[in-house]
Amino acid sequence: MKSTVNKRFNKTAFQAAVNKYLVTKLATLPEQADAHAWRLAMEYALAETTTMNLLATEQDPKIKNARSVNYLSLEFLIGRLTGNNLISMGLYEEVTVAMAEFGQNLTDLLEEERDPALGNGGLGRLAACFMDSLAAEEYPAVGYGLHYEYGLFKQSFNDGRQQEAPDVWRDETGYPWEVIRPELAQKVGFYGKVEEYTDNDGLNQRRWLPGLQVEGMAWDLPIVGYNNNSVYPLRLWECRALAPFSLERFDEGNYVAAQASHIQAGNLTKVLYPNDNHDKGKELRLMQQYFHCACSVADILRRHQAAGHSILDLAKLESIQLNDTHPTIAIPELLRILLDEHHLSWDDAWAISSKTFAYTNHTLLPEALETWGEQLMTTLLPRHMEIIFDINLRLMGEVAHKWPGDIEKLRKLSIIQEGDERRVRMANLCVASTYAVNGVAAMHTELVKRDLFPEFNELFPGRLHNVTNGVTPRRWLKFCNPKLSALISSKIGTGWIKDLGQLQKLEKFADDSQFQMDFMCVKKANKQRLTDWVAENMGLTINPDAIFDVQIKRLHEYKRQHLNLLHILSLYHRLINDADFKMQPRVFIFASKAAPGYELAKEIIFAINKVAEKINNDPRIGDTLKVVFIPDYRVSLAEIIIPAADVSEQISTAGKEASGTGNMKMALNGALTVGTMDGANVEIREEVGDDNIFIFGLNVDEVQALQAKGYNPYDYYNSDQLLRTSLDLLAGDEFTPGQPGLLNATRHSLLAGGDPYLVLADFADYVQAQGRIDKQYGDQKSWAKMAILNTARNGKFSSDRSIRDYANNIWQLNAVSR
Ligand code: BZD
Repeated sequence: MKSTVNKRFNKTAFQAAVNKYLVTKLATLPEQADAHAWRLAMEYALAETTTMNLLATEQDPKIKNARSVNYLSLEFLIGRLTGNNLISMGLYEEVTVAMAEFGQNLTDLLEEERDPALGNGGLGRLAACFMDSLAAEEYPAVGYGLHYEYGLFKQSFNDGRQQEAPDVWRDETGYPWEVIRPELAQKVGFYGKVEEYTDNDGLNQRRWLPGLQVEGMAWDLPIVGYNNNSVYPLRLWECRALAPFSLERFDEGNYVAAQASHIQAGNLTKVLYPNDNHDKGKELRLMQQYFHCACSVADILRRHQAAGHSILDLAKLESIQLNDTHPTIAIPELLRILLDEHHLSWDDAWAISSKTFAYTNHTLLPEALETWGEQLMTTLLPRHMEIIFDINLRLMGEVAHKWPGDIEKLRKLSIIQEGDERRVRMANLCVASTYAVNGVAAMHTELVKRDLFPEFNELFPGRLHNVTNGVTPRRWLKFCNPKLSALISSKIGTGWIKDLGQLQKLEKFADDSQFQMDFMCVKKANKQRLTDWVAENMGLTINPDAIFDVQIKRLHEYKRQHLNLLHILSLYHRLINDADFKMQPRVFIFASKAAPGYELAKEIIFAINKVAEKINNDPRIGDTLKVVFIPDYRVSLAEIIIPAADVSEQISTAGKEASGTGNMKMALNGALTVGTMDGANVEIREEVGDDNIFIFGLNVDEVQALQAKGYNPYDYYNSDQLLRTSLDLLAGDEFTPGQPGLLNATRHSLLAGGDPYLVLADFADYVQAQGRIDKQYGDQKSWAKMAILNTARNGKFSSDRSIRDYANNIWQLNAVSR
């Protein structure tokens, strides 16, 4: 192994640096400092190293001359950095000792850090795992995102209802890991007009004269490669108003619009939009998107040219990956620069841009597919709208050539959706303008090809790929589950941390009684840790010997938390009314945020909380059944819950969850999945084998067939007594004494509301699968074996593998070790 930061660690120098920051940055003294100050001082001291390595990596000629990937994402849900960075730097033990000598407990200090919650859910967290893996695998990369002042809202419950509060992730004194890069600042325009002019060669040219300009300030967060010397930047752009406000190029019409938006402009990166899998089409969101793209594309070109490369070689050296359609405007932005500033011909500009961009699709849900009104686009980005029309003209030419006279094909593939108001379809723009499009799990990619873009797949054969998602084994096993990590390493060494496939070597211990006991002992300790956390933070007592049944993810009808709730209601009903009914004690654990504007999702949270309140305090139930809804779901909470999970709920309607990544994290940590044939569950089943997973419900073809023939939830309601009884429990005042009907919204959505996600259709099979789980848990030996096999057989789902797939099949990248 080559030299790493670890070997250069000098405890005395490190402690001196901590002392220095305590005094100079935090204006306190060791005798007076609280945990907060100690933590910040420690982070500043550590960041000296990461910032130096960031610059060294950036300056390395090997990096400057290598092909690299630029990962553009509106979200990076990175979670706390300190613990993870210590692991990647190989300094965890050394710093534990160094801080202990100050009388400070490292674990407690780490608990002090707030999560930077710069993302909503799976998509943002995936981007964070990918950055970790890019650095671990040393594929030259820059992540580009936004420096939101407020991340995803903080959630609390008031009488069971979700309350939202702003999330302040940076301390008043700043965030120690990030570094501001004023020399990288960019200017970004909005509004204004397009002008035609004749250049010195007598050629007609077009140029955009923006009506408003703002500044993009760069902040770099270090992405530390595991056990190597590479540190890549996660570059986050903060929007600042340019003062004084330039009015030179305003015409009358734009003046008012630009004034109004000037007020907003300074606020462009104030807050992350809290919607996942839903497109709300707000002007400020489009401004955020363009701001992100303009800063990032300009920075990519700056780097490229500063390294001495010709603009004509851009596609040879840079790949730009679009994380969903949110950064799509980067495409017309690059074209605009190539056409209007470098004066390339359309063909030359297109040859570059169409070989530079690649696009990842994360959803098939129609309500999540982004479109922007032509009018808004024309007002805000007039030149980009022209370029989009130009792209579409050529696309329509190709479609007409392939399918002569087929108007329907033109209508379907057009980037411009006709209607009362014409709209730009961002997904179509992406597919038409990139060299590679990928889905995020095998089944999802098949559905992208079959249902979402079948014609594009014919028109551009070979453009659609699959790259199955993954999660970083550093955060999601080594860091969050130190006990299991130690047990694994004691058996198979530490190679798995960088090569997760090596977990397979655990298979031979699956039948070993001692190993089974050790494995379950670790699980128990992790359950005890969560039990203590719940007691301390929620004042609730749960039994660590019960089955910990976990559903943690955004609240969405398609994810069907209400199916889980119906099962809980059925158990409650049977425990009370059927003397013969016996079950293993179970704790149902939820953690989930609902988009603030998603009323039904918030009603489902309310219903779960109310049901929990009643069940948890019902003396007839005792310890047998508990329901815990942990507030403010976030990465650091997932790190406590996931290692403690026995059962992982992955119960989306088949065809709706593109991949899921929580499913991978829990299986890796030895939880057994109860799930539908959806997203990556399909591949998890392939890996662990049918005997080690609990699959239930309609498959995607059955879902589509049922919907085609006309789905009626009452067919199920009327014929299944357990279902009817469970659902009707929500109708009265059982859980809201004296206030009947308070939980009606959820019930209504499943009956008169038409049950769009087929909860009732899957209920009976779900209850059966849960029965099998209950029975299986009674046999601890065989449960232990299944749990071990889940850990042993989930090596495929490392984001290192995902990143290698991208590097080999999409980006054509080589690793550069330093
Ligand atoms: O992306 C999620 C999918 O729902 C998951 O199935 C998948 O595993 C992950 C990673 O590929 N999508 C999102 O999380 N989407 C969003 O968060 C989002 C955010 C803003 C706008 C639209 C969608």
